[in-house]
Amino acid sequence: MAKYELPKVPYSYDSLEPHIDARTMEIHHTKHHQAYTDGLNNALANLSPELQNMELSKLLSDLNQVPENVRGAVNFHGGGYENHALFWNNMKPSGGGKPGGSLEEAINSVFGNFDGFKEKFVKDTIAIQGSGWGWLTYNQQTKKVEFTTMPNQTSPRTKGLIPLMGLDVWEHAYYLKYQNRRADYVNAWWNVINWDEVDARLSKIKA
Ligand code: MN3
Repeated sequence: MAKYELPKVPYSYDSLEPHIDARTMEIHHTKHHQAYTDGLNNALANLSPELQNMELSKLLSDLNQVPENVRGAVNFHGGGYENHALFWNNMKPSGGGKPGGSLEEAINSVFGNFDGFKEKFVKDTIAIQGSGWGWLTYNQQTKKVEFTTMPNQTSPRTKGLIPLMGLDVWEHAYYLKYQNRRADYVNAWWNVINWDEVDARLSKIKA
């Protein structure tokens, strides 16, 4: 029996227009995210019951516990499964603006101010070579938020970082509307960020 099912997108596919188009959302969710979901279930079928029953976040945090012949598949499909579930919830119709509360303080303490954070995030995410994600994460060692980029679907958890907010810059995330113009997509995305959700994730970790 398949353990994981395709998570729902909590708004309609057309409701992030014009920043992200409905067709891209539909294909991204029903085809790409579905493929990671199926791939994760297939990979889990090769694992021991103990690993099958482990929370995905724990599995991704220590991939050395996964047998070598399945590790790559768990990294790719498990990461893809969780990254996209986060991604849909990191966005909302009529989002954008700036974060408030403890998230704003956490960002300011590391990046100086919101504009400094945004500049770093935008520049380094645009510059990712090939497919990958830009991430705002939380580092439990330093107790600070951290920006990082990750290749392909590899989770920030593999580096000991807890994902708070991610931006998918695989071409499948933007090519229908933006073609080669990744920078336009990355800049437009700030209009649909769900800061309340990101703030809630940080609060939950710190609690
Ligand atoms: Mn994607």
